[in-house]
Amino acid sequence: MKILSLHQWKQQQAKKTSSSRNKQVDQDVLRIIEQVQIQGDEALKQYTLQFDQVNLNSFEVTSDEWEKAIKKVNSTLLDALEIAAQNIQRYQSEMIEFDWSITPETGVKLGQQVTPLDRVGIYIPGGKASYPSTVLMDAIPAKVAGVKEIIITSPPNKNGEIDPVVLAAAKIAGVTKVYKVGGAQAIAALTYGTETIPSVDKIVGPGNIYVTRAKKWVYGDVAIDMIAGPSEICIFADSNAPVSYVAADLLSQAEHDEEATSICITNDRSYAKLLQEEVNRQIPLLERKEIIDASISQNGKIIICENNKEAIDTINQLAPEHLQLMTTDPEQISTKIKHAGAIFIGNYSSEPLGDYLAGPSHTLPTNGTAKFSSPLGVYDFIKKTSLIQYSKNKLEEAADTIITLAEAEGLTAHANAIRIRKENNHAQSIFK
Ligand code: HSO
Ligand code: ZN
Repeated sequence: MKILSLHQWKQQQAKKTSSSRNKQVDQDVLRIIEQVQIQGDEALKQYTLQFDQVNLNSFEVTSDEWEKAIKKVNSTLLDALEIAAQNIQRYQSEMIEFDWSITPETGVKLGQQVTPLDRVGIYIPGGKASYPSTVLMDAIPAKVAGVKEIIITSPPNKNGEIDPVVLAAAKIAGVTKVYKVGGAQAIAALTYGTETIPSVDKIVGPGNIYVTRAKKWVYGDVAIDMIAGPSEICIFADSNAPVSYVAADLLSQAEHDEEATSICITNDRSYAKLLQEEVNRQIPLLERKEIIDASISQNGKIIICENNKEAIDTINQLAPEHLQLMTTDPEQISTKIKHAGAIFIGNYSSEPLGDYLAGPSHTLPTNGTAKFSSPLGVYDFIKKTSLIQYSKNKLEEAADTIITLAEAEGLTAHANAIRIRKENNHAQSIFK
């Protein structure tokens, strides 16, 4: 883990270029999307054989299969999922929005009607990154929003099965159906529909680069939550922050992925040295040391800032997915943070608390997108419709203003629709 001055870090940032890898991936992804559109289930079958090495004749997890899988999960784990689910449900319930209307003047009523999406799809990765916690974090907000059909797609293992814990979490979260399809083909199926998989209104959930690029390409034909990148953690620590905690928290995110980013910002050079040593001490003790080591040596950094202001500016520029504040008066500092997916305040608010239990969704904006987007929440699964209601008198009062504006745009049919009412003339006033 390198120690850098703020100046050195800024120089490094400036040199970053975007990767050309996406081009090759995009070619493959576009072909897969096209084939799924043309061939439907047959294409899914072929891609599942090619990428997941399993020959499936049907993709849906049957209720019998689902029940049997849940019975395999031990009761302590089921209880833990239930506790997490309750916390997520309680937190998300605070975000429910209701219809509203105002009467700014007698005869005028304006408002907004809130409607949940009809059907949503959640992509759950398989293999080394199969996270039942993500099922809860993504499906419960949809459920709380009132979405009737919540569908999961996830790649099957070589035996054609989905992780039983994922299925247990799906049941607890109120998921309607689970399909054994992964990759870009799953995103195409959720967007355009196939014989077995219905098309959805929105696709959410993390995935590998194929899934992420596919989401980017189908966006517009379907809504998506975000373009999610590898996990990121940034910890702002002063010399009072227990160095073993800071190291452990940085390494917790590094275990997700070789591409994950762990950054500590501190104002104390000797603390930075201590932390560097502690990180090196802890890595070999961890089970996923290879991934962690790769991630920390590529993307692990300790940045020295001279004072709080410099540190806060740097954090706002980074807009990290997760920010931990382990300084004196972390609450005060949190009020100065404008851009972060989630802020964890104080030494006892370690990031895995948010990953699993506290309640806010762990699906968060990455890669600096916290500058313009929010954590996944109930608001991702609702949409709004405007309501406008004028009385006869009020429309007559407003008529001339509307007609002036419409005629200025050369849209005389618009003007006519108003004039015909103003003059209370059922004959077509335009012909007068
Ligand atoms: N930290 C991850 C989510 C997760 N962690 C799932 C554990 N399981 C999101 O950045
Ligand atoms: Zn995590």
